[in-house]
Amino acid sequence: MQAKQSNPNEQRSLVLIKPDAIQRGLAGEIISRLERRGLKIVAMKMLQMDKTLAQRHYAIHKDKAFFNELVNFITSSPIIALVFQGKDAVEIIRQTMGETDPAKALPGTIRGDFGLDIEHNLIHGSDSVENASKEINLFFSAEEIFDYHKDIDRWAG
Ligand code: D4T
Repeated sequence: MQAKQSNPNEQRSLVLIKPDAIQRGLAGEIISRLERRGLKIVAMKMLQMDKTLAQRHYAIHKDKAFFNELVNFITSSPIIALVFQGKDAVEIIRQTMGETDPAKALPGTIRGDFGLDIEHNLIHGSDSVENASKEINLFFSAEEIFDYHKDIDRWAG
């Protein structure tokens, strides 16, 4: 369930730090880049995705040739799931991630700087506000999402 958000452009998005990022010690770097874009962490946990959760999360891709490999990969090691909140959070996160295929992602983006191939592309971010809401509900209960203010938000007006 989405908690109250004051600004109409205030959005929440689900981010997954994928197994390759955990294996390569890039979790902190990735989270830091999103924090430095002014987005607020409102939920975070480490978990091992099981096949059922992976199949639900990636249900839209169930008929694709890469589906089984994708499920095997995302369940291959623990991940970190986060909810980021902020103005236009969905779009800002997608821009910061870069294109799905790291070969096409611009330098300066997370995938452009660190991604190895289209499967091992380090990070998931919701692609719309509607999907964000569904994905957040898959990973977090309402009690696990925090509603708080940062002083810097007050300074920024
Ligand atoms: P996610 O969903 O992980 O944020 O990635 P994108 O939104 O950028 O990309 P996507 O939904 O099209 O793909 C989901 C996931 O599948 C992997 N993938 C994708 C893959 O292994 N092979 C492929 O050919 C494609 C297109 C990468 C991300």
